[in-house]
Amino acid sequence: KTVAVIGLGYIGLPTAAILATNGINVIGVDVNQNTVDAVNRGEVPFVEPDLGVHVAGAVSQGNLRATTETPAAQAYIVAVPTPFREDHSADLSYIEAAARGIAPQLVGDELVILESTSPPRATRHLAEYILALRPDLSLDGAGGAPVIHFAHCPERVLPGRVMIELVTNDRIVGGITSAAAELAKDLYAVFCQGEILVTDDVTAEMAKLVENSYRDVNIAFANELSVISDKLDIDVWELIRLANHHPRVNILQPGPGVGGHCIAVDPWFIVAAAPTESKLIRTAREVNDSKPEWVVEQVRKAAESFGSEAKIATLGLAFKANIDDLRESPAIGITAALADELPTAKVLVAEPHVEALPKALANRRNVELANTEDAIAQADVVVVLVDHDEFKSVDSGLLAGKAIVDTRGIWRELTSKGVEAAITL
Ligand code: SAJ
Repeated sequence: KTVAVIGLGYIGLPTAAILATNGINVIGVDVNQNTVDAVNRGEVPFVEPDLGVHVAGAVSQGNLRATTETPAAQAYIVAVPTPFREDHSADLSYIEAAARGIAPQLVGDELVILESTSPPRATRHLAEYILALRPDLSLDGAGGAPVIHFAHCPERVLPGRVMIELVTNDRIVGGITSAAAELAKDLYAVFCQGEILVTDDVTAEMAKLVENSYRDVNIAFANELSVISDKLDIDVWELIRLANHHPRVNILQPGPGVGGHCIAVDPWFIVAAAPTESKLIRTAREVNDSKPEWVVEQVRKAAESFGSEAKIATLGLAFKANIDDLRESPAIGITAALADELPTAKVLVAEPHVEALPKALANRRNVELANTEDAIAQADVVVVLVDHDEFKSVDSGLLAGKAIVDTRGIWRELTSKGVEAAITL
């Protein structure tokens, strides 16, 4: 049995590797030749703990290889991006491109699984798209046409813990038909030790979107509290710590905004599907999206007393701690806005997980990548944007005489009131 995994990114490659190390013959497909070459060398083109050993092992066992052409297979797992457009609707063009690769290979009885996070009914769209290209095939065997099984199995792994969560998380599989759901369940049972929960495709699509919206709404609550706390001149982290002692209260942590490809995106798919009804979900998105602007304003105020040539260190570009993933990271927007709004200031960026500035920053004359200690040592204002371990352990002596804007609360102990308002140490 061969499984083709289409899209060798943050989700597709771990899924391909874990299937392969569990004895399945896996062919990974990607449009990017560099990715294909890296995988065939047993290498991983991005940082994810433990993924490297799985890929190297699977490739050397001969169970995993990569190619740019979609092969014939008994099951296809589509794990391509589903970005959103300016109007917040989902761009399904990558799914359609994957479908065009799969369609000519089908003979009947194959299982096609959509794993990409998708708006409601995207799995049906994929099925209809493939069946329009292949009218000789069917969903249900009508008229004796060979059947293709379609299912949605959203991934719910946390970047940084992917190889653990792929195995241990419960998994939702939603079939357009119950036969498709059962086939998908059997495939995931190869490596998934969690419960495999069977439902229909649209409920599975919504379950994934709802999980991330739940988190977005709760982070928005924390972010709103941080802005309120600043106005009331209290420490938001202390406030949350105390409130969380209540047995039924569990407030999340405020930050510079919400990043990553999922939580900042998925709620919009719900809003687009039910715009009038999605009031809270939309507001949460707006609260989280406006947080970076608020942080920029805090930094601007902090920099004022150091004059127009102030030096600002921004610590972190990743969208969260201890990873190299910069997708939709609020830290990038904040750093860019600081560079633009304070054109005579110098912005020193410390991001231990990257070797070069991303494109969005590289063309700015007053932005420079520096190591953590140098950035802090030179800076008048130090802005914590990501709670990387490296930043948590900086020598507090380095911070003397500097204004601090700590959006993650990692230096609470160092400051009397370790909040987002600028504090001069
Ligand atoms: N964040 C906060 N405060 C918090 C928690 C997170 O500001 O208390 C921020 C983070 O800094 C980051 C963003 O939210 O910018 C998202 O981080 P995250 O760790 O909450 O989530 P992701 O995007 O890494 O992964 C999420 C997970 N979903 C849920 O926890 C419901 C993961 O399980 C999903 O698989 C993933 O989205 C996905 O691919 O959808």
